Amino acid sequence: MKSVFCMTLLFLAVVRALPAGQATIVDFNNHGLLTWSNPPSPGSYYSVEWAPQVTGPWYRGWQGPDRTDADVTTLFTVSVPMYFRVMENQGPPPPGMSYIEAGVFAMGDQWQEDAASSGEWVVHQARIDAFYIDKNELTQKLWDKVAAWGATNGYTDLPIPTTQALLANVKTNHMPLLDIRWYDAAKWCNARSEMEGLVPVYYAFPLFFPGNVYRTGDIDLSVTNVYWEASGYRLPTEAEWEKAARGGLQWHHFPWPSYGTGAVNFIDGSMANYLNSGDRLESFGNGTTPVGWFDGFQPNFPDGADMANGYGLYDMAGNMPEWCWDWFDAGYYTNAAASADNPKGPNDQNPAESIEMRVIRGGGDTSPINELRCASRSQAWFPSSYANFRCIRKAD
Ligand SMILES: [Ca+2]
Ligand SMILES: [Ca+2]
Repeated sequence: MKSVFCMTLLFLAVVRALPAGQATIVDFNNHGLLTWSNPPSPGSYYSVEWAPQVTGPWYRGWQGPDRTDADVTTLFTVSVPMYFRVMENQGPPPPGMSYIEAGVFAMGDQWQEDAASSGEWVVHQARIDAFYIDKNELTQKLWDKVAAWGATNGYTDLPIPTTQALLANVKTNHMPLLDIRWYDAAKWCNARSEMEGLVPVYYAFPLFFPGNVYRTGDIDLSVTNVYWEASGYRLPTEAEWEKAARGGLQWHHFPWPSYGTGAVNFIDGSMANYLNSGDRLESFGNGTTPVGWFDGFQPNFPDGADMANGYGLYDMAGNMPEWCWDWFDAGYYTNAAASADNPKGPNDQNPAESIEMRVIRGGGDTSPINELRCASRSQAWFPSSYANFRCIRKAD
């Protein structure tokens, strides 16, 4: 193993055209710990990525297809990463968000856990630009803060949900938002952007002028209503959401190590809140838990590490289902657009669908195990369905 690492270090590349010889690898041990001297940008963030071939695709995390297989003759084939590189990220992410690097990931479910009609079986490569994403589901506290700002700044119909009555000592700051419609989620993203001085993403008309910012009413936005290059907050696309949920793991069922036949064999009540998951609040019945809290043993609540995925994200499986941007189309993965850069879903509702559906991901506190899988696709009639969501922002 050690010789493999020594060889692959020859392929080290540091982006941003660093002066030759400036950064020096001192050690890269067989636990994956990289040590170097003369970092090119002290204080910046770096990630080690690996690829099975020098042309990529590049992955983060160490539990992808680098595994040991035994065939019927009991011969073992060991496949290991063959190439490594170090990528410099863009400074620290905004508060409360994680940085998701640009790159390709395998979208869909190779295990065929759900019915073929779900569309998940069409495993395809999706290439996504870098982005930031909220570590947690949206809390009611943050919703209320932005909605209150919006009420006096042109966002006149953002609802103020009923306060949840559960465990008064923890609910105030950390209970997830319940019951938000897709339209209100999109408008709220704009309000959060404007409140922070960022450029809004969603527009009532496909002309990105301040007077067209989507602030009120129910408007069936299509991809042309979205200023994708804006600096502000928006809903993740379905592809962005799935990449973030996987946390750098390839072909695992859940956001934690879970590679193998049968998702049910890998479900873990200490990692997610789902139906009868065993979290401590189930003594009150099945329900949501504070974000990132799952069973009450979060060591550094609300920002610990025990249930975070490889990107530092919480509750990508369970607790509250989460809206995505995309119109739902079960056949979308078969389109060439799904394997092009930054897939955004259908431009409008699928003509084959008789009603308006948007994508919901991740399952929730009352969901069966199947819906908690990273690849699981759900849909909801968005004019009157409710879910939570988390925001993303573009990153260069
Ligand atoms: Ca539960
Ligand atoms: Ca969730």
